[in-house]
Amino acid sequence: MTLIFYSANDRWDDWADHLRREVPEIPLCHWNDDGDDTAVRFALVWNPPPGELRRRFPNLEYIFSLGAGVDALLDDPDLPEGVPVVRMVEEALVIGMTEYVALHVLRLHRQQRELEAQQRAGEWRQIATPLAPDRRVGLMGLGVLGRDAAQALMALRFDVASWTRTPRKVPGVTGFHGAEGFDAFLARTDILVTLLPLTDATRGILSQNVFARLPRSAGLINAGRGGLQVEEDIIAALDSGQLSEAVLDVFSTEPLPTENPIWAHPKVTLTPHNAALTGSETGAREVGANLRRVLAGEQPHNIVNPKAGY
Ligand code: NDP
Ligand code: OXD
Repeated sequence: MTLIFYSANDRWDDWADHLRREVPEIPLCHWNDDGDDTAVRFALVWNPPPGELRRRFPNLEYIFSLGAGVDALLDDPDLPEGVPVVRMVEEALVIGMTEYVALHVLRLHRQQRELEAQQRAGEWRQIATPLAPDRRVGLMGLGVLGRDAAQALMALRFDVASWTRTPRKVPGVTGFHGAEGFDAFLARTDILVTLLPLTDATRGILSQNVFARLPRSAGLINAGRGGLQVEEDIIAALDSGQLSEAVLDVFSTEPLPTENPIWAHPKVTLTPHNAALTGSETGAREVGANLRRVLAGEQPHNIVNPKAGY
């Protein structure tokens, strides 16, 4: 009964230390170590080489994702059939994402980019911005991350709405859902924050068609996935003034190629997919709790619904 670990981003030694503390009874192995692949029952991975989980580990029981988003895993046509995928839900991701959303909503709200340009130009000019209760923030996605971000935005007194796949009720948040709620949600959104998973239903959703339904000069923050956005449409909407600014943490191709015009666009704030990073200690705590559930004959929490894709 072994757990195998694979990630090009996360530190194996950190994870191994924390996991050993959490589940000393489960032997750990790095993907590149020599070992008995037939003993592997659990995989803890981020972007493993496609096809390899199925090819190497015939007795795999659960695939634990090191990230909250599982689109890359589910995109693997050779993912082992019938092996449940468990997504990452843990405190560091939640806290990090809420910090990111609050930071950038406030920057857009207070027109900080313009003030910084004025500083560079040596220009002293007050910009009067509305107060938070008069700024309508729309969250696409009100899941684990969206709900926490919504609480922080409400504490700052923003007027917060959400758009989800199924009806969701969070006190203080005006909820919209599905195709029938989309127009009304967009029409009342000054700052659009995307915390959606990438699925067949959400791919390319941040397009001209959506930007045109936002109030003119709306701001956009996408910390969900790059595949949600049509980059040419974002550039066109920024250039036409339909969008005032875009804050983009995620891209279809990562790292974003140096020749991509988004790098140098004057109305774009670009961050390198670091809105929220899984913590090894907090993450291992959650994975450990899930592994203990499995060892006790229970189901782990946060199993992905393969039909919905998240
Ligand atoms: P959850 O699964 O908890 O929440 C997903 C939310 O999206 C739910 O509210 C869900 O609706 C909604 N949703 C899904 N599909 C649709 C659809 N077709 N139409 C409308 N709403 C939809 O995910 P998390 O909050 O944990 O994470 C969200 C995403 O954030 C991840 O999938 C990942 O891509 C991204 N992420 C990015 C990071 C970064 O650093 N940039 C870090 C971590 C995550 P419903 O409530 O009805 O189910
Ligand atoms: C995640 C991510 O999904 O890092 O956790 O994007």
